[in-house]
Order: sequence, then structure tokens, then C-alpha cells
Amino acid sequence: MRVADAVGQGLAKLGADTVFGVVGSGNFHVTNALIAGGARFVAARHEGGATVMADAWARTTGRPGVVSVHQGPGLTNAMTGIAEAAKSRTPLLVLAAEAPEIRSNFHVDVAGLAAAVGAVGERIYSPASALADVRRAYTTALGRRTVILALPLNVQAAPVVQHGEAATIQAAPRTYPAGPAQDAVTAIAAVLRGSDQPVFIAGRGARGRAGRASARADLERLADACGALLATSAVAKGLFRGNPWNLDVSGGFASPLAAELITGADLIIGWGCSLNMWTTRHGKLIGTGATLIQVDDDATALGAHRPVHLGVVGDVAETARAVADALRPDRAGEPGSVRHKNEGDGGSAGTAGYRSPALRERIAREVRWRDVPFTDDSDGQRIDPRTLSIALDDLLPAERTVAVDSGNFMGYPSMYLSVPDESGFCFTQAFQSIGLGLASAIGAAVARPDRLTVAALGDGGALMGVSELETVVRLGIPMVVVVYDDEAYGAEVHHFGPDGDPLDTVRFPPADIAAIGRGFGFEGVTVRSAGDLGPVRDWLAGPRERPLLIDAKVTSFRGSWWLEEAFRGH
Ligand SMILES: Cc1ncc(C[n+]2csc(CCOP(=O)(O)OP(=O)(O)O)c2C)c(N)n1
Ligand SMILES: [Mg+2]
Repeated sequence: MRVADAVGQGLAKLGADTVFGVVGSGNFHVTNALIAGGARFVAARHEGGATVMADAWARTTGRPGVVSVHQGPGLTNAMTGIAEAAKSRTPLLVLAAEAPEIRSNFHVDVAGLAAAVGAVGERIYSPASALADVRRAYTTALGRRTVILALPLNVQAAPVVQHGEAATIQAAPRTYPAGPAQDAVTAIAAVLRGSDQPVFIAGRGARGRAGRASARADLERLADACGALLATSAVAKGLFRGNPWNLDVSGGFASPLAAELITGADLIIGWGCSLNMWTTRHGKLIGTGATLIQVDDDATALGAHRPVHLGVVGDVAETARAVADALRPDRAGEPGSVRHKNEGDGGSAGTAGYRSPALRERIAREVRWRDVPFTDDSDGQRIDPRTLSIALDDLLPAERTVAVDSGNFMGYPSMYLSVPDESGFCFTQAFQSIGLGLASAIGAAVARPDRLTVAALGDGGALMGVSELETVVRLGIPMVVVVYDDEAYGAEVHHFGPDGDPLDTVRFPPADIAAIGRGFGFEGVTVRSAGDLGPVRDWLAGPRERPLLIDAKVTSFRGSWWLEEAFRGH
């Protein structure tokens, strides 16, 4: 047996059951061996797309994604997706064929490319070590790292050296960090007891992952015990869906009420959340005098973006459980069980906190963006993106996955389209690349075929990633692609326009993107006003035989505030 076959079969045994990629000569055998081992192979049209699909699949399932690429250009084409995955700590294994001969036209420095974008460079070194190398790479990926595994062509072609490894290769162990230190739990409990207006912000680390649920239930129980309000970073949007104290996303996408309540917090606890410039609006959402606590299973994340008063290394769910136990009323008087400031004699442990019946009502009435009044800019020729998004929110089934590309438009779907839970929102934005949204939607759709997937794109991102429209059609995914089409790189137009700079480089003539979609096999609809949404309604009614592309010609009178936040980050 060739090493290539043993690697593919070994990976299938390790648990790789869905593989994305573009096949060339260098990854042909390893990909076929994966398929022979039982994996599903999803062919993309561009390696950038394949990598983002695998990344989105991993985010949606909580399991490591696998992508297979050809040597040289196959890998360089994948680099943007690899950078996104690495910055997002997506567990991802990139199988990259490698031309080991330095004079080969295909040769690239694989380890150098990996290091350049924060991925881990791995390789199969020899026929004797290959299976151990694969296992090590897969295990590293499981620890939420993006790994490029170089597969040198000469090693792939050699006969495998059996040490009995092929027979013994088995699922990699799943290790999770131990619980938090007891003194840290006591300290969090003490601070919570003294807080009147606590807010929890849950991030990526609170989402579910391989083999275990999200931290939602444990965070809710603790929040109930101390009266905290609940918010998330953008990547965890949907985590607290349905909770009456849910403020939705903290950061640029926060609604006015959410921003007001987060700013009013006297204590903010980031749970698996880096409290970065997005989530805090460059710190503006953190009130002066507010205490900051951060809980993360990765010690290097603590204080990485802003100083915190208390940083705790621990798994989010376990830490929340331990703190809730420490807050139990029957443990009052124990170390850390300081009585809550709001607590009357005999009151239960801090249940008032930030919560009052009046606030609950206000949250129900005002916290959603779609309930914030606005002046509709639609003019018959172009639809206001807010009006469009609200109409789609009403039309689309609740069981949906929303994947969002980057650009000026990106807040509209993120803020106005609700999602059923955190795995219903796919936000591949850590590298802020445009053009990833469609592939994200495909990966998420493969992971959750039970939900309607909605890809929300700008015209720039849609045309950059256009080749994967064919993948949607070929896979028979009943997806809705909605293009917020302002015929421009709106982000640049709005950023530079006010300075009077020439904008010819960032404006484009009208493109009939609905016709482009039809060319790929989509049903295509052009929407200029709410009255044009009839065909969308018809498509949703079924049978949804082809995917649907909505080219929404949107108004674009002003830049968005979340975009200005983004430009401040450069
Ligand atoms: C790969 C890549 N190239 C360029 C940029 C710079 N950029 C940021 S937003 C944007 C415009 C995107 O246009 P579109 O998708 O139409 O969205 P809009 O801003 O118009 O809403 C560009 C070019 C980027 N982020 N990523
Ligand atoms: Mg645009």
C-alpha cells in the first residue's frame, strides 16, 4: 500500500468523514483513499472556497474540518481561507501535497506559508513515520488549531512501512482543559455578589464543539443566580436566543438598547470571549469604573485585547457551573460568598442584579434592531437594505443558517436576520476578507442540510467568490443567496467619499447578477422594492428545486457605523 492510501485511510479512521477540496495529481490518491475509507468528498471550484467551506463546516458541526489541495498553487489559492481559519482558531486540517524538490516549479515553502498566517506547519516525514505524523497533525487540529499537513510527493508514492500502526490507528483522544482553580471561582463569586448590574458576554469559547453542547445552559443558570444580562460576540450570535434577558450581539452590531445596557454594566464577564475592539466598540461599550473579568481555556487569550481585573483559565461551562455552586444561598458565609449589595435580609443570592420587570419589558420591545424606528430610504428603483432585511426575516423560515460576507452591507443581515442558535450564524470575518461568504454558506449547508441556508453577500464579495455558485447547484443545495448590490465597493465609497477623493476605482457599472445566477442554474430574481419579493415567496413555498439568487439593488446613501469601527482598527 502507498503512503498516500494509508494516510487517507488513516484519516478516515481518525474521524474525517467530510472532506472539501480541489483535486490535482498531488492529492488525487490521498483524496480517493479518504473516500474509500468512507468519507464524503465535496469538490469546490477554487481552493479558497474549499478551505472556507471546511472552516464553516467545522464551525457549524464543532468538529475538525478537512480540506485537500494540490501542491503549489493549490495551497497558495487556499491561503486566505487558511488565514481566516487560523485567526478564528478553527480546528482545520489542510492536506497539502508538496513538491519537495526545491527546483520544482510547484515548490513552495509550506512551513513558511503556515507560519506566515498563524497556522501550524506539519508534514509526513517518511513512510515509517507517516501514520504517526497524520495522527499528530489531526490531534493538533482538534486542539482548535489550523494545521497544514505537507504531503511530499515522494513520501506519498513510497510503499507504507507497516509497524502495525495502520491497524492500530484509532480516534484521537479528545482532551479538554481541567476546571478552573477554586480560588478563581471564589473570586468571581465574590465580585458577582458585589455587582448590581452584571453583563455576561459569551464568545467563541462558549459555543459547542465536538461531542459537547454549548455553555448556554450553565451560563443561563449562573446569570439567573446573579441577575446578569446576556450578550454575545458576533461569532456566538444566537447563543441565548429566546432568553428574555438576551441583548444579542455586543459590539458594532449592538442595538441602541443593548449598547446602553452593556455600557451601564458595573461588571462585564467575557466567557470564552476576547473582548476585542469589535465586541467592545474599541472599549466604548465598557463603562468607566466597570470591572472586567475574562474566563478562557487559553491562558494567552486573557488580557490579550484589553486589561482585565481578573483573568481565569478554565473551561467556560465548567467555570460557570462552579461559580453558580459557589453562589448558592446555602453557601453564604463561605469564602467568596459576600452578600449582594441589592440583597435585602433573607433575600436570595443576588437574583435582582440588572433584572427588573420594567427592563424585561423594555428588552422585549426594543432590543431587536428591527424594532428600532428608521426612515425607509427605498425610492422604487432601489430598496433600503434595512427594509429588505426585515422583509426577508419575515419570509424566511426560522430554522435557518445565515452566513455573511464582508463589506459595508454586512451589518444588515447580521442585525436584522434572526438565527435559531449559535450554529445558525456563520461569520467568517476574522481576516476581514471579502469573497468568503458564499463558500461559508456552502460549508454550513453541508453541515446542516436540515436548515435553509442564507448567504448574504455584497456585490463585490459575490463576484469575487462567484465560481462556487456552480458548487451550490451541483450539490443541489436549496440555498438562498441574497446580494446587497450597490454596484460598488461600498465600504471604500463611504470611507473615502466624504474626503472628496476620486471613487472611480471602487464603483462599477450595473451587473445583472440575477442573470449570472441563472447562468449557473439558480433561479434569479432582481429586487428593487418590497413589491418585487413575490418570486421569493413563491420559491419558499416550494419545491425549491433550484437554489435562489436575489440580486437586491440597494440604496447606499450612507456608510454604516460598524464599518467606521472597522476602519478604526487598521
Ligand atoms: C480580499 C479582500 N480584498 C479587498 C478588501 C477590501 N474591501 C473591504 S470591503 C470591500 C468592498 C466590498 O464590496 P461589496 O462586497 O460590494 O460590499 P459593500 O461594501 O459594497 O457593501 C473591499 C474591496 C477586503 N476586505 N478583502
Ligand atoms: Mg457593494
